[in-house]
Amino acid sequence: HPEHQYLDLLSDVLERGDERLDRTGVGTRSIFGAMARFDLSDGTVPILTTKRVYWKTAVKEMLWFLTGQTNIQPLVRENVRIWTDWPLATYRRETGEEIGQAEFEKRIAEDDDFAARWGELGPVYGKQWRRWLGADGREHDQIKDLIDTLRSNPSSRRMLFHGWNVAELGQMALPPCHMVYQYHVTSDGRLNSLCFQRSADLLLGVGFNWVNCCALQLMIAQQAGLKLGDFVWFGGDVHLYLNHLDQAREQLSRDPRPFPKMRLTRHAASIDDYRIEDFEVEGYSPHAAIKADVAV
Ligand code: UFP
Repeated sequence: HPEHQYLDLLSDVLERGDERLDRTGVGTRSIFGAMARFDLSDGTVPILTTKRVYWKTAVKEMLWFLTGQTNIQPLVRENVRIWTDWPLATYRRETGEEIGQAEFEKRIAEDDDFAARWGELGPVYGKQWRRWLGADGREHDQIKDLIDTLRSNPSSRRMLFHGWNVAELGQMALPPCHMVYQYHVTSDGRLNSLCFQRSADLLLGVGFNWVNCCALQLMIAQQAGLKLGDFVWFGGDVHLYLNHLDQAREQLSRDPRPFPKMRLTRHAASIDDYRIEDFEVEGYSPHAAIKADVAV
């Protein structure tokens, strides 16, 4: 079962990971350098089954990246709370107000001025993907350029987009984790994709990031008129936070079930035209969710 790639990685980090302190102060066990490969050609996608992965949240996040926006307001309005921690910490620090997360999110969702002031993440993924600012003042739409090249010159070895804009890293709430994506077309018209993730929270991040990547691959394949091939993932610092070790052991005690299939229910006019309702997942019956705290 292809999910063993994940479980083997989990057990490897648990058993052999180098234990050290990290930026968050929580501490991790980590290994450096990992790879996984999944064949998407029959529509199956690596949505982990040994615990429930909230795949709709991951797809919504990807759709938000694609809009080019960097404010959390549209996410919060979609009940996606994964990016709230950073603006919330800034708000508490700068105002001294001990506001709860739910109250903060309510104000972000309902008050446009408040969201404009406190909901910004800086030039994170969406900005770099859709509006990378060149030295000459021209903005580059890396996603549009990628799709154009897939259509016009699919044998190119230069089909990639990048989030690691060195000059703007300091203004980002979090520098990109899944930072470079490369695409490749086989002679029989299959789209392969590759994602390099410099830093990977194995328990909470990776399963979610795989859904991000596969949803994007489905959309890009449809836009370029290609069939699906492989999804390849590379991890740099792959780690387990020390407060996730019991959850990792719990997950390792479970047997994987068949991967579900994900498909698009309609042909969208452009890469900007997808909505969450266009994604359908069939045959997903995972083991129960596993709760764990995110290190901020
Ligand atoms: N992280 C992920 N996937 C993501 C994301 C963050 O695994 O999509 F945005 C984790 C990796 C790491 C932390 O544990 O968040 C980022 O911290 P740092 O920038 O110090 O690597």
